[in-house]
Amino acid sequence: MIIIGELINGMYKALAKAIMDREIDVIQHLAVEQAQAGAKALDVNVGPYSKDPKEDMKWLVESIQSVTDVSLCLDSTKADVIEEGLKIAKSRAIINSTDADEEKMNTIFRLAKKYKTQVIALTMDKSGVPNTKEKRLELAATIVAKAMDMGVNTEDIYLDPIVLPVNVAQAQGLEVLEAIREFRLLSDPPPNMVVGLSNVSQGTKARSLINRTFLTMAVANGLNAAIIDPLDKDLMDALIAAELIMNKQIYCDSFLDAYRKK
Ligand code: THG
Repeated sequence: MIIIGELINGMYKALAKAIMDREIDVIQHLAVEQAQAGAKALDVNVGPYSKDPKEDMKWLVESIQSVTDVSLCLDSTKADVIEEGLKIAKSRAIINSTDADEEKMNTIFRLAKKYKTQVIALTMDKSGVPNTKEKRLELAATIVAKAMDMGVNTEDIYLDPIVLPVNVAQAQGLEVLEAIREFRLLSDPPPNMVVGLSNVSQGTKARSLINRTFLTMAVANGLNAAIIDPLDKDLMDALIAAELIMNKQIYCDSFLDAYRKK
């Protein structure tokens, strides 16, 4: 499982403040902790309150890279904000994200080629997030075809079916799980698939329980990457156990420790 740490995101009130007030210790501490907990990449999102997203992105990337060499997953709806991070990224980055809109894919896939990055592609378009697995699959096929057309390696694409909160979009959980199952058939080897896990529990009680239950179900359906809170120990234990059951890790009595040492 490719773990992408979700915690450096201005969506969190405390983080929005840390970005605004340039509290570098807060950012660097979160970067180091997430990397130590097993994150292979860190999501970096300046959040909705940023007054200067390009400048904030630049500061975040510099601050993180001076304490860890983990990859960065540059998260913004704006290509120019992402490019600000790409210009200074030291290791291979992930662009988060494009959607299935033709113009957006042109812009983002060009950036991906210019900076030799990987790309998360959301299975949505101008009309929003689809309600069904069928529409998600159709958009996923459009994305894969466009990537091939533009010479972006499909192994460098992560399809994201878009997880919605279970309290307001309860029927969507199953659609997402079935979409993941079917995305697998789009290419051989199967495409990478990622979710923003914590979306599922936004606004609910028992968030950690809902997160880890959904994650294990998604792993059973073939998910191989996830934007998660790697500091949630119960979540990480559930993930490791799920990969064990899926025969992706070899069993030994100390499998939790063995995985963490890797
Ligand atoms: N797909 C992709 N990227 C994504 C998402 C996705 N990036 C952002 C998001 N979704 C994943 N990251 C988060 C980070 C935080 C929360 C949810 C998803 C979260 N935040 C608290 C909340 O909203 O309740 C903040 C509360 C606070 O202020 O502290 O839940 O789906 N490709």
